[in-house]
Amino acid sequence: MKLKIGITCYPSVGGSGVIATELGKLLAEKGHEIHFISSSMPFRLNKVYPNIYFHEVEVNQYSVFKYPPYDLALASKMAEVAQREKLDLIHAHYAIPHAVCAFLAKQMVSPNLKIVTTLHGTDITVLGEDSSLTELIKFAIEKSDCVTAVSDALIEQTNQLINPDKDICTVYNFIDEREYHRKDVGNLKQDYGISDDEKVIIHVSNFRQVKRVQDVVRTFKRIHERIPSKLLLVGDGPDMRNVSQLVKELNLEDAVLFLGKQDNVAELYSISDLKLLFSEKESFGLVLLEAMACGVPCIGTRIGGIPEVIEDGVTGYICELGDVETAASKAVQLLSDQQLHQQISRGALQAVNQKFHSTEIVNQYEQLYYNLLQR
Ligand code: GMT
Repeated sequence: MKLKIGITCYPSVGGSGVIATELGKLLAEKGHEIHFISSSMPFRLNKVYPNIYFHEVEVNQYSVFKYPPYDLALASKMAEVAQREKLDLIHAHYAIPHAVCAFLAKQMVSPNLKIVTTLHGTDITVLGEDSSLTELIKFAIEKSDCVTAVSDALIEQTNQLINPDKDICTVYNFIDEREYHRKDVGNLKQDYGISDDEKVIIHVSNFRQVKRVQDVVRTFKRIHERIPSKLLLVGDGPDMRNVSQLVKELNLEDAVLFLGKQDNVAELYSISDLKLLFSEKESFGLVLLEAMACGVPCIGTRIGGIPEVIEDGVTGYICELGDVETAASKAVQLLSDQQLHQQISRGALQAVNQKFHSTEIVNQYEQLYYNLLQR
């Protein structure tokens, strides 16, 4: 049975928007009809798909309102699309505001419209601690027909912080294997001024403070003292000023390349030997999976869902938060032992192709939709 599915996400660059869009694309490839309902075109929706539709939520600025009522406009758009297109379900990525809006739309349309909500982390770890929103997040979860989270750790955290009366199941994130694989990138490494004998270490994030990019720089300093290497910093965000200041203080200006926001990160992973992600909050860490799919071993912190993505000693290494000494010595060991590097790189690829394979994950979502509609 082909389904008609509404998907709502934050369309801007960010893991949750990437997952929502890639899921929509793969479901459409399986013949389902997908309706994206959001404030702008999801950024990964970069070509025409005959059974994917985009419905833009427009918010008018009326002088009587201090704030434009985006959430109400979204709920109203969801109801309009659900009714006209006869949607079977809405898949909301984020409990608030998206699942709340979907609940409102359901009240307007029909109790038969099902709501699937996926928790991505930021909605729980940040907002769950804001007591003014806790009850609303709980409500959004409990009123959804089915709730998934991107890691077991996020479920545990949700239960601790919010304690909803709802079973939540884990559906891991995935990547599009057709995009993320090691590519032949010609002279890209030399074009960046990196010599053949230098190792390339990479960090990709939105440079929010929770990503602890300064720990990446401190770790790199220790690696660089022992191994000829360069650090690629990819992305931009509020912590960038502090990070560049630290790079200066540590005299690393010639060894660190600030590449800003980049679209084709698979090409950058293809010249990389190691990826570092030292976040203090991370429900999954999609960027780890992207690197692993390109055969790049990762070192991450024992935080949130990271240890579910990196199996310590098998597909990468896990370190304690802030322990840059241990992180650096694991990195040096990995970068100076070719056999070990190959072994971990193979382990990472295997995990991407089994535990996190897109076919498997998309099937899990599809099965979950069917179960819901048969109830
Ligand atoms: O990490 C961010 O700053 C972006 C955020 C988002 O909402 O897009 O990412 C969250 O969702 C991703 C997709 O499920 C996860 O891979 C990230 O780990 C998660 N971020 C946090 O938990 C901080």
